[in-house]
Amino acid sequence: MNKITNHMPTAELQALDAAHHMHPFTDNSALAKKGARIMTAGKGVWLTDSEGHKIIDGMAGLWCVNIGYGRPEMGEVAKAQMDQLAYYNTFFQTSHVPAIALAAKIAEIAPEGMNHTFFAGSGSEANDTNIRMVRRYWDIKGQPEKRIIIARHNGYHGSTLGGGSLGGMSGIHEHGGKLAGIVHIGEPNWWDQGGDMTPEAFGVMRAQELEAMILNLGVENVAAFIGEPVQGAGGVIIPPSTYWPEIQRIVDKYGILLIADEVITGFGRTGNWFGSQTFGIKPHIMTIAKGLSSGYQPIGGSIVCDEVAEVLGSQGDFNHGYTYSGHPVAAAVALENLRILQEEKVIEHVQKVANPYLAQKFAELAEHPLVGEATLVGLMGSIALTPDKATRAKFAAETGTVGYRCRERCFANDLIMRHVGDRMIIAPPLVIKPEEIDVLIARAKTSLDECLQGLKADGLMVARA
Ligand code: PXG
Repeated sequence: MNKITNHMPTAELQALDAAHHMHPFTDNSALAKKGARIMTAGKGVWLTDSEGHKIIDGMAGLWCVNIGYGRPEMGEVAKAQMDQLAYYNTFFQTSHVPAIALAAKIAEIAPEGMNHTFFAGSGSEANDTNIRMVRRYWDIKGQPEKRIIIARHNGYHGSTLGGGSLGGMSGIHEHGGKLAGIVHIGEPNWWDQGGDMTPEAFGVMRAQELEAMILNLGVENVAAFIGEPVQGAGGVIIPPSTYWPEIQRIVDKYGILLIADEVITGFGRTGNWFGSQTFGIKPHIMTIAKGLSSGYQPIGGSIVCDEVAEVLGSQGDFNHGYTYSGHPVAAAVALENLRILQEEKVIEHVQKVANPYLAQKFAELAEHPLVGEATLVGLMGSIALTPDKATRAKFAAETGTVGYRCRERCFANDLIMRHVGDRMIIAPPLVIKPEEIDVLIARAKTSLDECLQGLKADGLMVARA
């Protein structure tokens, strides 16, 4: 008997949830009326809910369960570490074996010259670390006025005050404000904003907004640029091929620090260990979380290049850290996750099996009358919904209306596929097998068909004027 399924009736769980649990990024009163979907178990790419539905998880949780659910080794490692040393900190000149081993392992898999990790509990915390780190770096270098960080509209870097400020989402800035000293340039979203330009020309144009912003602010005031190799929460925006080379040229020319936020793109998601490798980016700092532990434990961090680490270590304390920086249980579990990724050749599986197979299926989906484009890198992809492929038209209905309707159809068909505006996004566990991709695609197709029928019935298959 599996005791996790031996729970109260769903309605009672939903009532307790509504009464006491405040959900992130949720209209809690609307949810209270509807009742949350309650997940009870996970195995591989499959979730079970409290009603016994078998759901295929096209989002790897929240882009994190890279090795899939239900790996018993992870729990065994956690238990052994709790029994051995459940907690100790890494402040005050102490350390412990899991943090040491994980930092050393990360140095082994990270790009050359990135040999140091500062641990945090999440991606948001790590990005807060990054803000303080780059400013401290320039202080020590004798240029304390270099404080501004340039980021991008529709980027996502977390929802602490620092992470939310780096992110370029106005909905987040409106709730609680935005830190001073962070500015945003345009995103490389050709589908949405490229107009008549070629993707290549548009990519260069968007990257050159960085140069214009540096010149406008004065390079003597700019500390760093931060970007996700591929915007995740922004809708899986895969930049044109020209974008990152031009960003790299500008960052190099002006000597500012480059932070690649690899919270989603790290640990195999794009078919290499890091998105920076897929896109040829040479960052000074990489933000990590999610796939570092496949979500089995909360852990994040900043991988720091030798030069920045050396400068930060050259003048006394860096007054920063978290109680759970390098938490031993989280670190041990992350290390086991990296062992699984490496020994089971999960990234090779993405490159050689899962990506090519899904890419072929995506090409078929792109033929669907509701789909404008279906794009994919590694195992992160998105489908742009449109009433008119030829013109990349937007729907007349408010942005997100159609995406939400499509997501509801996916939910009803036991497929988790999220929507961002009118884009549908997927990022399944990296261990997904071809026959599971078949199920995912079949359910996606049914959901798109049903969505299209509903749009036609309700007169919503109409382009914006
Ligand atoms: N950077 C990036 C690139 C992220 O995607 C964070 C930082 C923050 O990590 P934490 O661990 O603090 O959440 C993220 C997180 C979504 C969604 O709806 C995406 C994230 C988090 C929650 C929801 O796509 N990404």
